[in-house]
Amino acid sequence: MQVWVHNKRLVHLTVVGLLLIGVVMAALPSAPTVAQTTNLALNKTATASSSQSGREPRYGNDGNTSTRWCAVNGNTGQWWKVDLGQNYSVSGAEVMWEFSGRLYKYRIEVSTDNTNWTTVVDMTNNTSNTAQTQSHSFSARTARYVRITVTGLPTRTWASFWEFRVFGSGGTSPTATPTSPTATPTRTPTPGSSCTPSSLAWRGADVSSLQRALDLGQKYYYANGTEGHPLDILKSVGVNAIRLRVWVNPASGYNNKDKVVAFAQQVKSRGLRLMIDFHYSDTWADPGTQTKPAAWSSYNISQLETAVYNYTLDVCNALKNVGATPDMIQVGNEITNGMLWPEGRITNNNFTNLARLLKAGYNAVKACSSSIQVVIHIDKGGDNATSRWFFDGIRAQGVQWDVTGLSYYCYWHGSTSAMQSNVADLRSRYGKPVHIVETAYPWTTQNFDNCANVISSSTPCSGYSASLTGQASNFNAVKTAALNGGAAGVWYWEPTWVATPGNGWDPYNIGTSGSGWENQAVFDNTFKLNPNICW
Ligand SMILES: [Ca+2]
Repeated sequence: MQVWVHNKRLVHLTVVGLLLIGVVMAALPSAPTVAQTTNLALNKTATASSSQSGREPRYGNDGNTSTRWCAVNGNTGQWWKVDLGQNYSVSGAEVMWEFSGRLYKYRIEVSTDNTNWTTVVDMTNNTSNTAQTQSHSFSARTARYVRITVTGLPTRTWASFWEFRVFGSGGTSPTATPTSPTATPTRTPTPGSSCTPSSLAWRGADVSSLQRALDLGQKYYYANGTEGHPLDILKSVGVNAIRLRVWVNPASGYNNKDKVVAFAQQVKSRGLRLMIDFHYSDTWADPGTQTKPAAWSSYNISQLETAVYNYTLDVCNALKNVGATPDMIQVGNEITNGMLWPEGRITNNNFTNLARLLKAGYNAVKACSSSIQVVIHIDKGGDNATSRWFFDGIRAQGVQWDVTGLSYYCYWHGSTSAMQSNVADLRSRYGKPVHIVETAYPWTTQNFDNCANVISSSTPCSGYSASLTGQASNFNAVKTAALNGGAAGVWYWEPTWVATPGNGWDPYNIGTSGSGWENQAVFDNTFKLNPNICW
């Protein structure tokens, strides 16, 4: 046994890069076992010169050969680009075009800074290769960004592929690193947990309170007790997207622009997608409260319109400038009754002022980056009549949006079957992807700090006890109903918000207000992951 361990150590020292890749691959349920076939592009952040609805850039590297990226027209010069999240030694690329038997002409380039590009594959004079899948090897290049530009297309064929893959080695493991010198490639990266993630394209987690927890020294553990970074632990059970709320000037000094920009970089460096949730307040905004930021308190509707535009653009640009451009932005949080009250409140079915604010937010997001999807979010996950009333109301005012977002907590918003039919109806009615952008369920009735928990019943929803298995079962039921309704994503709200002293819910008293949510985190009171939870 000692010899075996010793040999493993030698292997580790001599091919450390391959070992790291092995660990990364072991983190993926269906990952290949040969290092050379590690697809570095898989599920990393992708952007493109243009894309059709439902054929967004992310579908070009989601590992699914039945979903594809497609440009909006047949023009040449369309490009698709992937950010690998960090530098790798890149030595190969492969594209699986939409069609076989057609002559695509293209160029593949790499870059370390997203500005200066080096051509590594030149097929711009292609006259013979009409294979559907075209693989290329080239001299290894250090690269973080890989871009393919389509320079020639057959008639009536648009730039479109099922999958783009990048091969290479090196980099720091974005998923898990060995925690001891004896760690081996066969170590399970999801200790104590077996999870095959759902087929949802967006498997999200809102971890807005996490940054302060980590600053306070909070530790998190895999289900078997191995310590890990909570983002890595969440990734190991299927999370591929992170949502962060932003407040304008919270007294706590957390969840503001600077803090969000800093944490967003950690998110992006792990290859996770990013959603920013604008509350347009200094504190919580929800259907019962939409308080203007103090700095905007005297503004009239025209001034608020300008403020929403400028503030949204400012935060978005700050993220873009550090390489953490969001994939999605929520303009307003649970705005079922409007936002920025009283000016932006919906009264007597009058959506006029709210529409002005939403259009300002939409325009700011698109001015920041046209590839960012704008989410409009209400609660009412299981209430189709109110959902229709709201989205019909803003649509009648000419408001544009890209993703319809709903909160769905079973103890507040009706049955999962009501949610499923609502998702299906909204999807077909407005022709846009639908996401459940918030859901959660308790794993215990216990309280671990001085703040009473928001939900304390032993059976908050019929059929699901407040237990580790009940939490996982309820989450599975929500995901299944959402999928059956045609949803593109489900996001768990605050799965890392354990009872860390000093990380309270109230931004005016973050030090001692406590958490009302620790029994709905997916980590228990010893900060171990629920072994049953899976995205
Ligand atoms: Ca509590």
